[in-house]
Amino acid sequence: MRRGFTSTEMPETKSIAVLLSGRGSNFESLLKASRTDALGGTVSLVIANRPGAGGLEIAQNAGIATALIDHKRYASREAFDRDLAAAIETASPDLVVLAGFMRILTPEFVARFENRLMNIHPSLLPLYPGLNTHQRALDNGDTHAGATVHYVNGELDGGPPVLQAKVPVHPDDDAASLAARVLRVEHQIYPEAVNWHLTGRLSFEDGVLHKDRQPVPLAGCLWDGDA
Ligand code: NHR
Ligand code: GAR
Repeated sequence: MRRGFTSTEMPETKSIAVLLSGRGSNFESLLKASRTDALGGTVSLVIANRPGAGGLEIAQNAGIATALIDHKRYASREAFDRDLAAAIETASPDLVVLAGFMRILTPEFVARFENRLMNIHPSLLPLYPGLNTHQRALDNGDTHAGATVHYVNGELDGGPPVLQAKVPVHPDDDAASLAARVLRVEHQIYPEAVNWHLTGRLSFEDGVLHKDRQPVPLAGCLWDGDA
């Protein structure tokens, strides 16, 4: 019990559950932010759908609860998502965060976590939903690329954007060099957007996303480096 508070007055620690499929560098950026209080909460659970996902080892080394729910062991997306949802509920998180999670979720799953499910997508949404975003931006000769944090709704990568960061495309970029530049800003904007959610700064009013009671622009707030 923290001093100075009765049990009913205790400021409650908010928590997030992270779903990932791979390396886990975005999860790691959230974990680092939680240690400096920049996240507004803690990571209480990490779930991977792929055995060997690097993010699982990062979580285990940090003493965070983990689960592996291998989608290949399920006959349907619905059955996989039911077990995934049940595992998440054991932690009662305030927010579920997709961090390089590579499985499309069923409408039932999305509805269950409505308004408390976020994703980071490596493009300037609404440009390039889906996969292979960096190569598509290069093929189109785009001068800028970036990343978008958005709430997940029924539409793939189509939920309301919260925060977006832009980076330049360099003439000699390939998909890997561009991905690396975008990833650096991902690590800055995801903790910020999660903080906004956990500290109650985001709200839906008549279905429109607001931050600090002001409507959020259609592409999300533009990250200016020290949001
Ligand atoms: N689920 C829903 N319902 N809505 C979204 O907006 C989602 C989602 C699940 C994941 C992340 C997304 C991204 O940021 C995300 C957003 C995977 C695919 C995909 O095609 C598409 C978008 C995203 C993630 N996955 C293949 C599938 O059949 C599998 C690909 C693989 O395993 O490598 O699920 O880009
Ligand atoms: C990140 O660039 C993330 O935006 C992207 O995968 C990478 C995961 O890296 N997500 C998607 O493409 C979702 N389909 P990480 O595992 O190191 O966080």
